[in-house]
Amino acid sequence: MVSNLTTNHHLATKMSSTLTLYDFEHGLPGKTISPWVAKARIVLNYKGLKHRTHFFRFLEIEKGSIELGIPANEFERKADGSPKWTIPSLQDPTTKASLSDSLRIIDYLDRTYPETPQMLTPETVAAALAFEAAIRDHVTKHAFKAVGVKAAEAALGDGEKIRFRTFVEGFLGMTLEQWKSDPKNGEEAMKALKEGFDTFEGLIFKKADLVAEARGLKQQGPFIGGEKLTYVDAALGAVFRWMENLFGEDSAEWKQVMEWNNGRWGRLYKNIKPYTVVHE
Ligand SMILES: N[C@@H](CCC(=O)N[C@@H](CS)C(=O)NCC(=O)O)C(=O)O
Repeated sequence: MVSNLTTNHHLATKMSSTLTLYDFEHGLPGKTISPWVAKARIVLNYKGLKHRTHFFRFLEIEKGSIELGIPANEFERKADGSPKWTIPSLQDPTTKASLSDSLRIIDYLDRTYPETPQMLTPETVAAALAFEAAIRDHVTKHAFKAVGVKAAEAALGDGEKIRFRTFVEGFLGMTLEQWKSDPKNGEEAMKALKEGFDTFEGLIFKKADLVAEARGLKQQGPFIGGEKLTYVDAALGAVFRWMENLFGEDSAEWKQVMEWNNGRWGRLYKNIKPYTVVHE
């Protein structure tokens, strides 16, 4: 909770040298929309590692990264098979490390700063990635449709607007104008998102509740795995942050999401949200 921020030792600044987290700038208020960057940022904040965010323009991620000596993402390729530069990336002046990919970054922070709260272990990484895949299949996939038009329209600059439009129209299966002309499209996207959340809750959270109850634990929180925030909280919290930004904090859609599944997402996100703060 926000009121705990000042007393939460995880937020105390532990390191003297400032890490740089690379993001890209979007036209929505708050500038940042990438859930991948948000995941790394939640982890940096929870670990209490001093950092600042540097924003590239979307179309300059590759150029800017190469200039700074940041390597391509080893897990990603462009459609033609050539190397791809992505955000988030990170530079650490203490170790001189430059790296990209949110999983790599989080693993690097765990290993390099072992005195900070640990997000992953070799034993938990496979389960964490399976959880992340479930978010994508049951939540993000549907949310993309519900927020796509806004993401495309709020992109910065003409070149970026074209790039986002092409991407969004690809998964909407129609032009932005066609999508907007029929309110049923938005309504159906919200219905699919709600059903996706129901499936996601049934597959994972309801079963986790049963295990907790069998051990006499009524409440697992404040985080998914209990007292400590781990990779899964950062992954899901980042997707919530992304949706909140795109729907709009005060929108009816976002308020609905926070109330779905008996307020489960609202309660969880309230505990993760303080760690989404952007340090520029
Ligand atoms: N697997 C990567 C995914 C990161 C990613 O897809 N980033 C996007 C922005 S949200 C990107 O940098 N795209 C650059 C491009 O498409 O040229 C991670 O976890 O960091």
